[in-house]
Amino acid sequence: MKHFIIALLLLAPAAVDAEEITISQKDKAFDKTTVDAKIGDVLVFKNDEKDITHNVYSLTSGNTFELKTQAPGEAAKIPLEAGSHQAGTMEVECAIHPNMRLTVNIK
Ligand SMILES: [Cu+2]
Repeated sequence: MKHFIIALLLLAPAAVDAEEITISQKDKAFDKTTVDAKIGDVLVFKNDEKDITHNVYSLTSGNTFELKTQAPGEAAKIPLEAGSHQAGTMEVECAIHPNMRLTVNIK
């Protein structure tokens, strides 16, 4: 029992600190231009359009990802995990709408 409680105390801070950050896509734009995040957080990209498809991705070295085709109403999660992501700036774009730009500052 004692070890179990110690284990919980060790695990708790990381679980409490991790945040889900939702970014909405509406009217061919992200709902924010800049997001502050940290390793451990999860980015949630939500297509809130009525009838527009998006394809959100990042080519930033060390922070690449691609959601592929995302239909209206769909949401996709990008966990900012050490190994697939790193501290720094991640430039996010849409392959279908070049004017869509988002900068994620990862601590
Ligand atoms: Cu788009």
